Amino acid sequence: MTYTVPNLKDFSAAAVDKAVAKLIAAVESEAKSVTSESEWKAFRDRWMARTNGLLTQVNNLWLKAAPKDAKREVGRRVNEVKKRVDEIIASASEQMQSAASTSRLSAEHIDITLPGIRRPLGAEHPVIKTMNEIASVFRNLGYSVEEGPEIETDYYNFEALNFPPNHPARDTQDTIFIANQESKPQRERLLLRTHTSPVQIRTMEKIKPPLRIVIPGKVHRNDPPDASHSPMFHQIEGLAVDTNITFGDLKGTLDHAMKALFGSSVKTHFRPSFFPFTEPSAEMMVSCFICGGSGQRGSEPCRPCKRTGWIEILGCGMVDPNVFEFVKDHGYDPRKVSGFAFGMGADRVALLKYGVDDIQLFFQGDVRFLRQFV
Ligand code: 2NL
Repeated sequence: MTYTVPNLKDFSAAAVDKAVAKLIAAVESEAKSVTSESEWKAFRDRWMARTNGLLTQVNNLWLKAAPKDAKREVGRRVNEVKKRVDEIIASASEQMQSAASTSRLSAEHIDITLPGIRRPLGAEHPVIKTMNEIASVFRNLGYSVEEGPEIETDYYNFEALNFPPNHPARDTQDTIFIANQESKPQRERLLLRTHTSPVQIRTMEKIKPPLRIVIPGKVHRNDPPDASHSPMFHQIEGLAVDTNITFGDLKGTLDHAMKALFGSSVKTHFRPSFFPFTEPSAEMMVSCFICGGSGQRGSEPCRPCKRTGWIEILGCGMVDPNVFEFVKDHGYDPRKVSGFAFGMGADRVALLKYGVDDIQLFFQGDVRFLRQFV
């Protein structure tokens, strides 16, 4: 039952005591049922509101109504009542706030003993892994790793590598050109690099000889995709420049690298070739690390080496003096320095190494395929 302030008729100490006790009991019981901020505000206003709040009623019905001779004592009791009601309302607010925060805490409670969400760990892609392995063989020989832009100018991709403008050698690399470059001079026109060689030129502009670097990276050619071609693939190239670098240095370095990569029993073999940026040029073969060079696997012909016992693994040669002409002002005088260079397709090496028969598998992102290399 809701409490209402009674009219006092009897102003004796005993009657006032009784009325006060009833009132305090009512405030205390109402305070107990306050559980939220809005309930607390309603509770406070019910008692404290200046116009017709219950304490105002106490003032009117008890104090103002008291006969003269009782006023002093009733006034004292009414002040006590006000003080007590004030305290009860204040402590109800504290109690309500701590109850609210307890219930918020229990709603937000996290069971830290539950098992966590285990996210799958990523792993190196087989092509990246292969490039890193090749790079680390050369790092152990004192080479450093350099990188450069995948969007290149005609100058760095072709001209400085001894492909003169309009020379037919450019047609051997089906180039993907960036659109709307016609208003620029030819050497500034942009394209997707067809090899990592432009980074060699950029590095020679930056670092004086002696120089020993390897360049891993993505390259692009406008080739239709099939089991052995992809319009995006990976190369790793190397360059060594110093005074008196010879073809013997090239052979010794690459023979060592192949033994480090494919096993100490592989043999290497060089056959003459042509690249616009090297003279002389060669293709290097490694004895087949699948069949051991026999061309046979039991009674079956060895597929990777097509029964020849040899696998073509990279192109190489002595840097053409015409290439050094483009970086002569950076300390590469073709009369003073010489160098060798080589390049290999990292995807092709990965295909051979892992016995994969389709390069497309490397780029389709099928996790069931990629997981096999972790
Ligand atoms: C291949 C052949 C090669 C080079 C790359 C090179 C770079 C400079 C000067 C001379 Cl700056 N040469 N790079 C040389 C010979 C071959 O790559 O078949 N790559 C997949």
